[in-house]
Amino acid sequence: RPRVFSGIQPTADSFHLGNYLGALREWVAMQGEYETFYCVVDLHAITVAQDPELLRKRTRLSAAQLLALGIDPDRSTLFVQSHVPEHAQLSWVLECQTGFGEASRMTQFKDKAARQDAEHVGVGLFTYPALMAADILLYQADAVPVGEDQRQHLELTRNLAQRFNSRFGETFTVPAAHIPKSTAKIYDLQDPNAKMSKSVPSGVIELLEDPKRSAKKIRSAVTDTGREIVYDPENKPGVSNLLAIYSSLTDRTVDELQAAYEGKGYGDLKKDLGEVVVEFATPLQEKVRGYLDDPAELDKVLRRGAEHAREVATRTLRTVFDRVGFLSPA
Ligand code: AQP
Repeated sequence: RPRVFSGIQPTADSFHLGNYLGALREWVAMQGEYETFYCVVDLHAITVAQDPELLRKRTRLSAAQLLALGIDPDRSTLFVQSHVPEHAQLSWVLECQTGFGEASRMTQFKDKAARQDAEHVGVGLFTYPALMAADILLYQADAVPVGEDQRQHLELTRNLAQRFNSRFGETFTVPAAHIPKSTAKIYDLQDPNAKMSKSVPSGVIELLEDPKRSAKKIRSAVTDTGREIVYDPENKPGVSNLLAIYSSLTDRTVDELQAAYEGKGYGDLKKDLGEVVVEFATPLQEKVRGYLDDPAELDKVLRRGAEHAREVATRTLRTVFDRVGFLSPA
């Protein structure tokens, strides 16, 4: 079976609808057909300032949400990044293969760095993509399910794999980005030209917020001029975003939705989509609470995942250390 790796940061109390529709839904769907490795990437989470207690809480919250969304620990290897030290070790080797210029071109770094003054931008934020490459390459992943915002990092990962392979001999599988077509980028409800992101809290639907609040946010989403409900991302980004969300949460195609809403107004669409989101989030939150009620069991699942991940990761790292010329400690 082809391998899949992907990760998510425990940097908020709740995942948002962009995380779910852009990536996590694919994580769930790929189980079975692929050998799946899914990771809560806590090392990445400290590239911005963190509160230690909050990070611990959010790491468990992230794992609970993944389980509640349908990640099955019997079919997937679910683990926490810092439990597998090989991630940081391979990251160092890859950093030494990464050009300063190519790392400087990463738009996520530029965007996040621009939001802080230079003194507070850590070097870890700059080397973040090398750590992400290490995450993926350690598991020899064939495919990486991510949202559109991660495409550039994936391209760097592919370049690093190819560079290493040609300098030191075939070592890494060169992974492909697996980006869903219609939900590759979910947009902010208040600004449908910007991606939905936890850094901009107003137009974001959080999976664990009060579902009534989500419905209210959808009712007050910014829509476009005109009245027709048509999917036209170029000219009607607001309505198109709502249609994409609606379609993926219900498995009704955008065409079906357009036909169903012919002659109706934006208000009808928003009200109905609000109900769809409530129906999605309410049972999910119930399940999340169930997992959080038993933290010992949750930790056990994560420990088991880390043990399996480590078996694979140590094999790759051993080869890499040998290829670059490190003396074997044995
Ligand atoms: N708006 C989005 N549409 C589609 N996919 C998205 N992803 C994130 N936002 C969208 C995908 O979610 C996965 C997890 O990403 P992450 O751990 O990098 O999450 P994040 O960066 O913490 O989420 P944000 O909200 O995007 O954070 P900031 O505000 O820090 O930029 C990834 O596969 C990502 O593509």
